[in-house]
Amino acid sequence: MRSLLTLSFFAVVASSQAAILTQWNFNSTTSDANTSTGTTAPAIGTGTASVVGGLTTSFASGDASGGSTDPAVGDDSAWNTTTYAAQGTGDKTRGVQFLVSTVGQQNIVVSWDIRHSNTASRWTQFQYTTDGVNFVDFGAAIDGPATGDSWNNTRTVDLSTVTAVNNNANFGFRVVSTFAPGGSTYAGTTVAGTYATSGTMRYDMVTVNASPVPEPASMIALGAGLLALARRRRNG
Ligand SMILES: [Ca+2]
Ligand SMILES: [Ca+2]
Repeated sequence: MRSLLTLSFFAVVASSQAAILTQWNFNSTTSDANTSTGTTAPAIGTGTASVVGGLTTSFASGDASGGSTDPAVGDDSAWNTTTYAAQGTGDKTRGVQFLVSTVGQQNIVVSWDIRHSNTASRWTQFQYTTDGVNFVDFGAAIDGPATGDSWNNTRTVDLSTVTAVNNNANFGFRVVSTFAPGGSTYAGTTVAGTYATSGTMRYDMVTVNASPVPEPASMIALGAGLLALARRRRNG
């Protein structure tokens, strides 16, 4: 009886382990030793990556300037975005968007690596959607790096308290450029950097971590194990 209880207990624990649900590394599916070629298809899992607000994109090195967390060597691309809004306009209207179904999943945690150029917006805002259409802010505006053209790695947003994003086919998130807090203009990334629409934000290792919603079968097994233990104690 103890072994049954132990087994069923570990079945539940194992099913709650967080793992990568979807991840983009933007590297070519088949390495071609060229960082200016890559893909927006996920390297792990399924999902779609797109831009909002008419940004233009290209692939550029994920290794240069300190590098992202991507362990790839020789063909490490990142997703480069530019053509941001004119100064004083379009707050939170331009950025990157990722849609990932979380059906059967919970404890959603999103992370990404980002490299701002000197003239990119210093501030970004994380947003999520539960219907694939309407996005809402989550958390305060995120401050950019103190140094332009350097990687800020593993920025993390924990959505485990937002139950509406669990088990949801229409989950998605955006990172958009936003005005400096309390103001109506974009700040440049560095103190000396003057904001420009040609500033770039480069993304790598965009990752959605999640853990499976415990399956009823394992909960039933746990219940059976506990019942057996209770009987054993009562009989003992
Ligand atoms: Ca490539
Ligand atoms: Ca990469």
